Amino acid sequence: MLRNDNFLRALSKQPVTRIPLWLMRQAGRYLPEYCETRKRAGGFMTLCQSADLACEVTLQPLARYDLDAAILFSDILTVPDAMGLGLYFETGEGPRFQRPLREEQAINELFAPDPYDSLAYVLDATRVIRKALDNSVPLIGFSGSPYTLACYMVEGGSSKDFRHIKTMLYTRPDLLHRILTVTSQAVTAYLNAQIENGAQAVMLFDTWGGSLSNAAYQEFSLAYMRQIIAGLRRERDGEKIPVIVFTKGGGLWLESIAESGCDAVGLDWTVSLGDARRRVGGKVALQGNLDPNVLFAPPQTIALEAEKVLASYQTAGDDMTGLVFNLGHGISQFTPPEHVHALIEAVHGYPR
Ligand code: 1CP
Repeated sequence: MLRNDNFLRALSKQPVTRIPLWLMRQAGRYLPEYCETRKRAGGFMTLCQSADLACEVTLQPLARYDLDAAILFSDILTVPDAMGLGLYFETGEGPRFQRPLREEQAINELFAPDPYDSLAYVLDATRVIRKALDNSVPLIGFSGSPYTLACYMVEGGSSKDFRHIKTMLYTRPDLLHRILTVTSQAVTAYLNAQIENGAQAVMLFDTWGGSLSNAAYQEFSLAYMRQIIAGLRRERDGEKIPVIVFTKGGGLWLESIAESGCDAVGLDWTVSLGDARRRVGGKVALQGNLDPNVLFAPPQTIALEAEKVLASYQTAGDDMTGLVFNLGHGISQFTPPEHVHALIEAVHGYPR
């Protein structure tokens, strides 16, 4: 039995003993202990590929802070790497692929990898982390959404304008649909394998879905996430496995995201939580949505800003059920780690 199941209870809109909170990218470069372990590993991918080191960094934020969930330490780009695109990290430049996906022939040859083969290291890490957590808090598994993964696959790395993928979308939509179909199969198998190996909730990170037009979002991003959700195992050992969908910049599409079959919708800071709850709170739980840059302000301001987010949610319902507090996007690597305490105290102490 989990000692702290508030995160899972909130996702099922059941009563909680406190508002659960975790932070996107909670294990990462803002923590000096993470930087130390990463240095010892010799590189980011080596860190992901060692179950013991991945476990060590997963637990680091939990040792420092009173968080209500752990997230598997890995990256969304492990899937395209397993599809043969050759992921590497250039220092200071972010992720890159040796073989970006642009040619019709390469797209036709694309295949969904068996997660128990080329992604076995992620599943090993999942098992080791789950064991180390020892039922203290739940473990979140994750994947990138097909469209977000396709952005990196087609662009060959991070992009500001998404020129290549949008050229494909408007010129050869059939090719993009082929990439998204195969990637959806890969993600479904990958998330089911994470669940099989101990993930107690799963989250789809659709970081770049918000760069699409309304019609294109429905066709090229949401439709594939819906397909994945329909193919996921939703229960293990008698426990429900909730699914969270996070489309950054997806506030406009809240109603349709809430109808994707997910249990919860992740929100960025551009949305009012109260409005969001009024729009879809009867249907799904919500996760979010403090601007991560608030953490640069002094602790008192952090507490006030967190309370504004919580109060907004409260205006739209009788109680605080159905809310998982989080940032609206990943925590910045420049965040002073000691500032996070003020946030956690404000959320767990709410209402004052
Ligand atoms: O040098 C380093 O140490 C690498 C920094 C880093 C970290 C800490 C990368 C490279 N990935 C991660 C871990 C990570 N990434 C996690 C697990 C850790 C945790 O949450 O505690 C998760 C869930 C991700 C997810 C991820 N990776 C996303 C989706 C969420 C988001 O932030 O939008 C995306 C877009 C990526 C791609 C990626 N990997 C790494 C970087 C720096 C990036 C972003 C590149 C870009 O901006 O385009």
